[in-house]
Amino acid sequence: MESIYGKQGEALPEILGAFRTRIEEISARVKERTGSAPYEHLICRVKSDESMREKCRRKSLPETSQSALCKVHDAIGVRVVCRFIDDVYVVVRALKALSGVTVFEEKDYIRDVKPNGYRSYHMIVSIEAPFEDVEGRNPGHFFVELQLRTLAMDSWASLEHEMMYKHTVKNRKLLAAELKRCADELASCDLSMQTIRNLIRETDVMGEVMA
Ligand code: 0O2
Repeated sequence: MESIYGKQGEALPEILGAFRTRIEEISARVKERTGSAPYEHLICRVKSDESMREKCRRKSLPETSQSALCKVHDAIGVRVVCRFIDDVYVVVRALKALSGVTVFEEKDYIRDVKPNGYRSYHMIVSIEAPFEDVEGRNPGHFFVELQLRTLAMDSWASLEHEMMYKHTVKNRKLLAAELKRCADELASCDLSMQTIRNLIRETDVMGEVMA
């Protein structure tokens, strides 16, 4: 069976690789300025043909490259896992400032927490790349879904994804309440960790001033 991504299928990993490099450059610049990298790790993937076809069917879209690359926006996905909440926003600002990157959609589930406790900063961006896109433009425009979250948010989301997200479970109400409690406890730890780091940084600055 032909790839749902059609002619663009081969370009997607290259576009992702080049974008990853640009994110790594952001990290290097922030590290040079502040002494620490703004994220712990990156996860980058091109959605498999099978998952994209399943998503198109779920959204009642025809299984075409037009659907996969224009109507669905996560053919290319990047997850940025940060240590501290502030770092999520540092990376968001730096990503928005990149040339050839336009924000198409933005959802701050850290500020507007989902009712189940899910926290993450989501952005769909359109990036310009030296490949023909499905509309025939070259340089083309390709969507990338970005999810930015802390280590704590990420561990909760991956466990919740495995156990609950789009799954049928018994005692759903009770389990959902327990998971929500865990999410809120982890969010409280994130805030404490951020406060501790701010205190350490302030102490360091004071030390430099007094020295
Ligand atoms: P999967 O199986 O991870 O690929 P859409 O436009 O259909 O992508 P939506 O709901 O408008 O989806 O966008 P949103 O809310 O930005 O969610 C996009 C992705 O965020 C989801 O992809 C999940 O990976 C993740 N996500 C959103 N809500 C939750 C949640 O409550 N729990 C967990 N664990 N992850 C979540 P998909 O394609 O829906 O699913």
